[in-house]
Amino acid sequence: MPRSNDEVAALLQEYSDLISISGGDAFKARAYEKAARSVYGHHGDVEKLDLKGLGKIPNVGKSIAEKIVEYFETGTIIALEDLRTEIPDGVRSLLAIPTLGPKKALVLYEELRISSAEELLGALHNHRLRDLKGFGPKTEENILRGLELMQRSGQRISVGAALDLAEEILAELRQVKAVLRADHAGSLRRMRETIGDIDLLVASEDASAVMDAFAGLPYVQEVMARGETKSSIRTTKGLQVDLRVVEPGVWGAALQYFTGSKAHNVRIREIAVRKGMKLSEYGLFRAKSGKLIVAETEEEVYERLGLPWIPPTLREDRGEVQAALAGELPDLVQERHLKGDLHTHTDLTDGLATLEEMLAAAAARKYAYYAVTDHAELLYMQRMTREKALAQRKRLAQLQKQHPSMTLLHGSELNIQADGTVDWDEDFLAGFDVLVASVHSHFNQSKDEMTRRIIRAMEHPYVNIIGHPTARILNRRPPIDFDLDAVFEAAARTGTAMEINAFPDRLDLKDEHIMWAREKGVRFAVDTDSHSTIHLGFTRFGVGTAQRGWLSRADVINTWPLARLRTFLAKGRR
Ligand code: DGT
Ligand code: CA
Ligand code: CA
Ligand code: ZN
Repeated sequence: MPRSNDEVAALLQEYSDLISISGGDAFKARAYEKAARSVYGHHGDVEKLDLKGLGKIPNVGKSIAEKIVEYFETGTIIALEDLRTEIPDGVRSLLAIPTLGPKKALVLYEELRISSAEELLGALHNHRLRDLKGFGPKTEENILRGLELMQRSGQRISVGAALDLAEEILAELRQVKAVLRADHAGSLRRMRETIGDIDLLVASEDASAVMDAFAGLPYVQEVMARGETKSSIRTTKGLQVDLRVVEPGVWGAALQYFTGSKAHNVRIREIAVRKGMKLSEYGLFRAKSGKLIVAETEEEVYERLGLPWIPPTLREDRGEVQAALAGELPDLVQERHLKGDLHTHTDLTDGLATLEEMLAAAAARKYAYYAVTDHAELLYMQRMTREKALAQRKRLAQLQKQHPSMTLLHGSELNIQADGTVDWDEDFLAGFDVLVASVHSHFNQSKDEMTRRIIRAMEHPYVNIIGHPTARILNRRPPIDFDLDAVFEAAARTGTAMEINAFPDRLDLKDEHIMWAREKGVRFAVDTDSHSTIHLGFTRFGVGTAQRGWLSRADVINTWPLARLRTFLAKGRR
């Protein structure tokens, strides 16, 4: 994703928030929010577009396009600067609390002069929010959860943002003559859902030249430490990047060491010690003589320890070393195994691309099948109707001729209501090939209610996949609460797949839950929930998460051939 799109999207979103806070036109705020999402999802670099080109991006009108041009020409947007000075920093900092919207933030500031998370916490404890208009006990509970969420997530960023940045930096480093080899390690290579800092590894005979290039990157805000073989920078977005430079001959040992996790490395070193060896980032050595045994590749290091190579996504000390010793490592699902995507949107609801554009992008991925699952009508703001769904189905049938090697499936993303029922009657649902059902409302039900609600949806004969099962949004919305055992058992029993939503700020189900569900015999669908063509590439995060949950190809329904998938989707249909 181009970095400038990211920047512009953040500015437009901020502008939208500030309009809401200052009590401005709600319609205008909404327009900027929509524009922010469109720019974020746009496939080309917005910096390269002129007014006319920008105007072609959905939801970007003339005045928004002008502001984008203004930003690239002058480095700033005057209207945004004005609002920034008008609205106190404190109120803006309140917006960082995931469960607090701009309207309530303004009330807190105006009525109680609260302008920081700390002050808000104090006011909550003293029950000072109770008397404010529109602040019930439920609001208090939500704000408290938001504050907790904010503290817990700390400074960790999503794996999606981290990988984008790491790949840009690696591309620049690979241009440097002294760089023989460059790759990312750490939690990013293990595909953890959030990343504390980015760890990069470079092989070179000239470390100081590499360090110069690293410190001179355009993203550098501050060089935090600079040594002969190790440097750390802080980027303009506040993220730390660590770089180590090693001799090409010890690449494998260094990559193994810096990939971690620490807990995995401790296990591996125990094995080395028992065999009379010593393992470090410089290689595997004989303990007594100090003689180097191997260091060049990871495979050799593991092999000399009597182990097969262990995929990075498993290296969390969750039993992978024991499994490797026993020759029982899972044959992990890979991105190339995916035969299709079963949860995607178009601009018929909240997607940014047309049906035609989405299909062309899917076909480019050489999928054998592809499902379009726009939102169903109970999500009112999407303005879906039966007529629109039927018209889309007809259009899909026509477009099938243009995609002879990819079977087009017509689906929908249904809404699981508070009582567990879903949109539409069975007769109408029978016309779809695949149905995803998701929780989009009433997130705060009790655990019992939520458990019953989801199980009821799974017992529906037409519901095939539970979309983003815990509904969490990383650093923004906490997961909903339900009895995991009961829900996973029901999923296995009813033949309903659990989604692994690949959107990097969802990654839902998460790794530990996947392991748990798999034990219960649950099947999974790795879906992107794409709202634009570029989101289709999020499969790598979905597959990374599936691997962290120890899944093999057989566990994932969208790796199956179409005939087998169809049998699964037939479920309880009459
Ligand atoms: P993060 O950055 O919090 O998302 O997690 P990691 O796993 O990337 O941790 P980080 O950046 O502190 O270190 C990167 C890797 O370097 C880590 O996974 C294993 C290795 N490492 C760092 N310090 C130590 C250590 O003291 N002992 C061992 N065995 N390995 C270490
Ligand atoms: Ca790290
Ligand atoms: Ca690090
Ligand atoms: Zn969706």
